[in-house]
Amino acid sequence: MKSNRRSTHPAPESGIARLVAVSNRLPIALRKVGGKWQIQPGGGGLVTAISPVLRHRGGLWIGWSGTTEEVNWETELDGASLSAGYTLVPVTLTHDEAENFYLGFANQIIWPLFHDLQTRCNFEPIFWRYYLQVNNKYASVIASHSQPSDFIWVHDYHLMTIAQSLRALGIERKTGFFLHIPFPPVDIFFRLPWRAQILQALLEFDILGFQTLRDRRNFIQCLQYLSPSLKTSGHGAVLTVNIAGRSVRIGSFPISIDFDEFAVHSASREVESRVRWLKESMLGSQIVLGVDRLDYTKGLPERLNAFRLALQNHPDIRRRLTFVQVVVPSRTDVLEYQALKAEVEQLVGEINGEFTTAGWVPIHYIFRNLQRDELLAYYRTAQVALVTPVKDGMNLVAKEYCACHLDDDGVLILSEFAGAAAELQRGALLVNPYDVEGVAQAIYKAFSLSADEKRARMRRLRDSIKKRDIYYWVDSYLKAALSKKLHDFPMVEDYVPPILLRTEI
Ligand code: ADQ
Repeated sequence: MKSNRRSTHPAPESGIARLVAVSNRLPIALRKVGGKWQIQPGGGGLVTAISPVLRHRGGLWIGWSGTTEEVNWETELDGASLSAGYTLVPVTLTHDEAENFYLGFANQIIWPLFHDLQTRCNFEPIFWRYYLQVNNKYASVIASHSQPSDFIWVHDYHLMTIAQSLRALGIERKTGFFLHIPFPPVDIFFRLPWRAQILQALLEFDILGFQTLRDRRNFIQCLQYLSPSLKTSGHGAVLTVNIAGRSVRIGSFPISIDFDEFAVHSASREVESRVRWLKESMLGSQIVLGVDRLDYTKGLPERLNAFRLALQNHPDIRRRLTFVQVVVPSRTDVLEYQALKAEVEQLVGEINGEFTTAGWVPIHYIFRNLQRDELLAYYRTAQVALVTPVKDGMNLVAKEYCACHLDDDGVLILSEFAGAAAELQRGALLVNPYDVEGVAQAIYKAFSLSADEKRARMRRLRDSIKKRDIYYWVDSYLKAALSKKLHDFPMVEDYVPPILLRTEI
């Protein structure tokens, strides 16, 4: 199997920087149908955030395709690169690497630990050895596909030791890292057997980005715990630490969405007609919406219990509202996720069994990837969004919901443990997702707010998301990393606005 291939977007003259995004997965999902590979767009928050940026400016995206099977990359991926507007460069993983690096270190150690769920961690030593091995592998692919003027932008917790691997290979590049998930407080992070190695490896990047000030503070406290004399300088969103003769910038950059694209698309004829159809089929009942990947960090059982309590405590809302919970399949081959799915389905069954009456089913449960038009129609139609993760780096669903509420209607109920709460607290109804009674009350309150208050809250939410959209995010990161903005990177010649490319790749 070949993993190295030529770029379809050749490197521009040297001296001009390109963006080289690196993440665990490429923004595609491969599926074998009838012996042939099919390429579909990938999902999740990282893809939603980074795709519009690269589509705008070209460049490379390096990552794993998600399969350990043989794929003929030359024929399968070239088409995908062309329609994406940037080049996809696959990293290939063996079965053992996928098991120990991805399912092991990333999913059984870092994901639960960084979401404060340390009792779910499996600190298996072999996972760490594979983590280092796979990070080295990514570094080799970066080395053979990038040039010294490129900016290597590494995303997320799977790839925290890449800058160290590049240095070990003697490759000098400007490197940046962005952590999409939270960074835990010191007493949780220090349970990690490889805590010192991870902190040291992260300091090999030129810039480290976190979602919120809280995450950045946690990280700096961990550094100071290991090296008490370490000092930071600067103020505001980006600080500097000087360590071993190098200076590393450490910033908080709350990630966002392509606000205008969501707003324009949600006003399209296709979405409008779905909205009309949805409203008719709800027979006057209002929609409370949840949209989440299947994950134990998203607080799904707690949310369902809160909805049940709202129906028990406030019989007047029965029939007047319907809870639509969309769950996007994720990590479905992992036992823990299968158990969560079973738990969610049992709760949905119990609640529907208890409250359904002729012509009204309280919970509509959707377990699949929705088409984008369909997702946006749900966002637009829902009077209330319930976004109640027990912990989340940011949560883009909260922002997408608001971007689609063109008429400034709709109420956002948001967990105080989502990174988004820092920016959206003035417009959202904030809740503690573990406080089932508090969430039930917030659901009831959302329905009793006056139209004026709803509008004022939604306007505040939309204004703040529009002002700090995904382009603002990338510009602030690049400015801190390189004193550059997105527009300083070469433009793709035949740039097509993202809305036209939406369903491709
Ligand atoms: P995720 O945990 O994947 O992201 P989130 O930020 O909510 O969480 O993003 C989910 C994305 O999937 C959204 O863009 C949404 O539109 C999309 N999606 C959801 N349901 C869908 C459906 N049914 N069909 C199609 N698409 C769907 C991680 C972190 C987050 C952080 C992001 C970005 O865990 O905290 O916000 O990265 O940094």
